[in-house]
Amino acid sequence: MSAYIVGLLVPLVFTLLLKNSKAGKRRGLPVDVGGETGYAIRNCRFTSPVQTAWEGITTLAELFEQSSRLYSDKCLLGTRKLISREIEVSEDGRSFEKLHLGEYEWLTYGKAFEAVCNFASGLAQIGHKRGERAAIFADTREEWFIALQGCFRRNVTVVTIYASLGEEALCHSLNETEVTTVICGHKELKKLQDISGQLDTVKRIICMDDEIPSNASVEQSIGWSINSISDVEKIGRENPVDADLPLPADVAVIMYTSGSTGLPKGVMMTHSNVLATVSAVMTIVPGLGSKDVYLAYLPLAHILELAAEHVISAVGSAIGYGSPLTLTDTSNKIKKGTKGDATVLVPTVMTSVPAILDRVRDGVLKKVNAKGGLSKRLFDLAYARRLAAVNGSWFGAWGLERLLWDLLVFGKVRAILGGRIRFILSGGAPLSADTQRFINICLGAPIGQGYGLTETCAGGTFSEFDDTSVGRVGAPLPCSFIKLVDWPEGGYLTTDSPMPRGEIVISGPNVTVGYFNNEEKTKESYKVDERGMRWFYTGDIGQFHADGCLEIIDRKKDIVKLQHGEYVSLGKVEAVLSVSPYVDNIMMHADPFHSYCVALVVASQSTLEDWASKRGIAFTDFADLCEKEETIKEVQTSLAKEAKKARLEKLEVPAKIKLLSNPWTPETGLVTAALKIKREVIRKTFSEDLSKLYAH
Ligand SMILES: *[C@@H]1O[C@H](CO)[C@@H](O)[C@H](O)[C@H]1NC(C)=O
Ligand SMILES: *[C@@H]1O[C@H](CO)[C@@H](O)[C@H](O)[C@H]1NC(C)=O
Ligand SMILES: *[C@@H]1O[C@H](CO)[C@@H](O)[C@H](O)[C@H]1NC(C)=O
Ligand SMILES: *[C@@H]1O[C@H](CO)[C@@H](O)[C@H](O)[C@H]1NC(C)=O
Ligand SMILES: CC(=O)N[C@H]1CO[C@H](CO)[C@@H](O)[C@@H]1O
Repeated sequence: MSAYIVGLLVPLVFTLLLKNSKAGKRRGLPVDVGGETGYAIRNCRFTSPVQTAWEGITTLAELFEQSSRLYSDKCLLGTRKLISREIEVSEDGRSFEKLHLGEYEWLTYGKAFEAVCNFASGLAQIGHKRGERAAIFADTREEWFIALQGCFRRNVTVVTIYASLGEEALCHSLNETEVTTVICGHKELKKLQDISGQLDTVKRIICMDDEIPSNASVEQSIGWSINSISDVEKIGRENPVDADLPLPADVAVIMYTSGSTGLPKGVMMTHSNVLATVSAVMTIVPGLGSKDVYLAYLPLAHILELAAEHVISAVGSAIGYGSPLTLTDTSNKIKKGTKGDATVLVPTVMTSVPAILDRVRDGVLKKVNAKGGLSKRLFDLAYARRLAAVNGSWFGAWGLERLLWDLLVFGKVRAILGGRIRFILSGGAPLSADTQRFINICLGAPIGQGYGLTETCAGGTFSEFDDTSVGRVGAPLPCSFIKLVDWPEGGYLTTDSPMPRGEIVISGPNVTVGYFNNEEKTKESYKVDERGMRWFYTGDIGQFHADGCLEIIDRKKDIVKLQHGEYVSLGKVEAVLSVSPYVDNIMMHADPFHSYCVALVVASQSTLEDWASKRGIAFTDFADLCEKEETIKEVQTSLAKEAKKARLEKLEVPAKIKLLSNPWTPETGLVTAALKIKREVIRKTFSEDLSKLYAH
């Protein structure tokens, strides 16, 4: 009985605190930055932008050296042991590779630092000269981190390239930056060999896998020297070379972003740029320290992951490497009956992108719906009770009741990610309010949502852990000033009521130097005001809430004028329509030549096939089902329903749609590695389908 009273009291107090923090807490404050008319906000707790969180530390090389001294015996890098690799053949004859992975094997901070120093020495010994650039072209893994830190110790600028980048873009980035050493995996080496004729500046390859393809003619015919990373470390260990440390203003990384249009642009980031972001994020994740374990699986060639791993390694936490295809027990590449990365690592902190969290949510809902009956009712009840609590109601599920629901319902969901997650950092794109709530409730962990761009070194805004609102991206990071600037053409003004709206522009020590070798584009997007502050123009449209938090509401480029002059915001409509259970992915299309919009819809195979079998509709395969008149009608009805719910204008709803049966993955080149759709590429690929949609 008394336990129950305590169980009730604790949450009561908690609710009061929560209400307090929710209602009035100011997180951002207006700041006078002069210059162009606009409405600027800074972080409440810091009057001037944070440059570094550690006294005397000004570069990433110094930061890592400091950590390896402070946490010498703590685990830093963990990789799972490969037990076996098997090929499984499915019923329809396709074969899949399945992995059986074992426990994590760890490298301490001290040992990792040794490997980094050896790599740095080895790099010099195999002929990489001062002033030359190196590229890292590989999936996220332990060796990536070691090679990166090794390059930093030699003041070598690292060019980063998405492992899934296409040939043309790959050639372009290596050519443009005149890279002489490429550090890559076995798989990527094959890609490089295919285009070796076009890579004039590459002289040597460092392969992260020990099994270098035993093709003697490769070295001879192409003229590259190929070493494995362990060879390079060995050479370095036997012939040490003094470090050649960089200055804060030296360029650390040139990051090629998988842009949604044209060739990728290389964003130059200095050591002080990245350090400012890392320092700012540090101040915001609560109690991060040496007890934390971080699951790393997003591309390290993305600033979100790069910054996250620097934060983790700066505070003495451990980084366990995984991959999106081996993340959970049921992931595609995990051999049946064996364990996924999360189950083995049991991480406490993760980063994610909205597309992955959306998938987790859909997966859980699908399972719940499939079970039906009592399970589903129990889940719905638990969810509603927790939602009420999270929403600030005293009568929601707190205390003992919360424990009960955790035990009965949410524990199973949590177990998917190991069961110990206490913080998720989401970035890359705005997370839908629905998904944020869902993950919040099911995992019981807060989601910190960040907003930033490669160009601002991921600096921008960050929603604080005690901010329980959804759909917003938080207040400016301590390293950033955020300003809204009028965009009259799109109808967004800083004088709008109830909230100022406009194009988001970002300033601070975090704003990068510009695009490599692209003065024109740099001038277009980076502007210096009369006070000498540099601002990056994001092209995103936002509004500021009264507490100083930012909400992203639109994107400049995605707004298209229809024939009669009405504007349609493609991104906004896509976000609404993608909630339909039949939609796996969607791209809206509109242009000034027509009075209505159309859409390409990647159909969700399982939901549509379920629907078809319930209706007794016969079909040969999924592609066939997607062609059927009645299927298209059903999906359109569902889209119309979502549109109505979100109160879209009639002309914002696609008048015609084409159902596609093949998913859009980064490998197809139709979406970026962060799973954002690439409009131009999709438009080109499906140009015939689009013109057919307009034809009749
Ligand atoms: C680091 O390398 C860059 C580019 O080669 C060079 O301009 C800079 O002077 C170097 N920094 C130091 C401290 O040597
Ligand atoms: C890279 O440079 C070489 C020689 O300058 C050229 O032949 C090749 O077409 C270039 N490739 C790209 C993608 O620019
Ligand atoms: C070795 O590499 C060369 C050049 O890439 C290629 O032409 C040849 O077919 C390869 N040989 C074998 C046995 O794989
Ligand atoms: C949660 O609270 C918001 C406003 O505080 C309200 O609009 C919403 O309907 C509430 N949701 C539930 C499920 O109670
Ligand atoms: C490249 C860049 O914008 N650097 C700026 C970083 O921030 C400091 C202090 O705010 C400025 O002095 C730099 O010019």
